[in-house]
Amino acid sequence: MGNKSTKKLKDPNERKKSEFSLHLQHWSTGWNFTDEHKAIVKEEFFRYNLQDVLSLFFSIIGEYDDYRAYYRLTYPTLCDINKDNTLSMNYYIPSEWIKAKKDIRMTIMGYGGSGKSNLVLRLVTDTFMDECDPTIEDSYRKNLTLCEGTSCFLDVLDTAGREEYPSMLEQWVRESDCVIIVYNISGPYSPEEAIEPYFSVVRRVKKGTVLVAATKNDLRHDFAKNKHNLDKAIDFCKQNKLCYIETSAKDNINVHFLFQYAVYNLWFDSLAD
Ligand SMILES: Nc1nc2c(ncn2[C@@H]2O[C@H](COP(=O)(O)OP(=O)(O)O)[C@@H](O)[C@H]2O)c(=O)[nH]1
Ligand SMILES: [Mg+2]
Repeated sequence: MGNKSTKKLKDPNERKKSEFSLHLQHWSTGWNFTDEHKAIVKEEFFRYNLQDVLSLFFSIIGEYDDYRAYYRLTYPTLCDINKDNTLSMNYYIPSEWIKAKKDIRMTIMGYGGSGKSNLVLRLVTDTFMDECDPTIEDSYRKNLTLCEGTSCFLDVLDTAGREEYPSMLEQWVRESDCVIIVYNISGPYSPEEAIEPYFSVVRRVKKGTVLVAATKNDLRHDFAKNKHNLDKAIDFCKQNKLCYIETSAKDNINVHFLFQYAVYNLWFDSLAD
């Protein structure tokens, strides 16, 4: 989605949730169509037929389901997103809302090994660790830039998996403004096993903001094998009107975007239905 800086914005306080629909975007970060590519394609046009040129074109840009493609399910008009994945200055959250919020409490939940700690590490210290000690409960504070000139404070709680400390889940949910459920797209669990149980705890405890973050997008080598689970994860999020954002803490894909968009969702959930 481009930067629609010329668009006239409505007063954010008058907006309603029903004005926004979830929108699935797929992206590929793996290729760039350069001037050299253009020159080759042009040359081929003189020598071969259209079909040959098209196959050449697709071999340059890569397959549609290139392993580095990733998905996100967002409310596209909630805020504008620039081509480089930063949030645009066309920005709907009223500054009074952010000031009133003070610290936004976000809890990261999901199975042990799904990549929760690395997601938080990437956000807070911009690092990645191959080996992390199993987490019980770690709290981090982060001043998050939402877009140029606007920031908010996050209190991020990194937690243990449900299989390790099931009794803690409800308390973590109760103490947070927003829950991010982490799902490792490289397996071994299905969305029914790894997303739904967390979501049902969250919904039982309160009507808070929830997002699904798919992790380890850099391991999406065998797209065909994963597609079944990814489709299910996206269907689940659509049904429950949850944003779904694929990330890689290792390659630093979409990590800041995830947390920025979580703040957007929190604000969005404060609007009338
Ligand atoms: N390839 C890849 N591995 C990751 C990524 N995030 C985490 N991991 C690995 O997955 C394992 C578990 O990560 P960790 O963050 O400790 O998961 P947690 O138990 O959910 O906190 C570690 O070996 C990490 O190095 C990622 O984005 N890409
Ligand atoms: Mg951990």
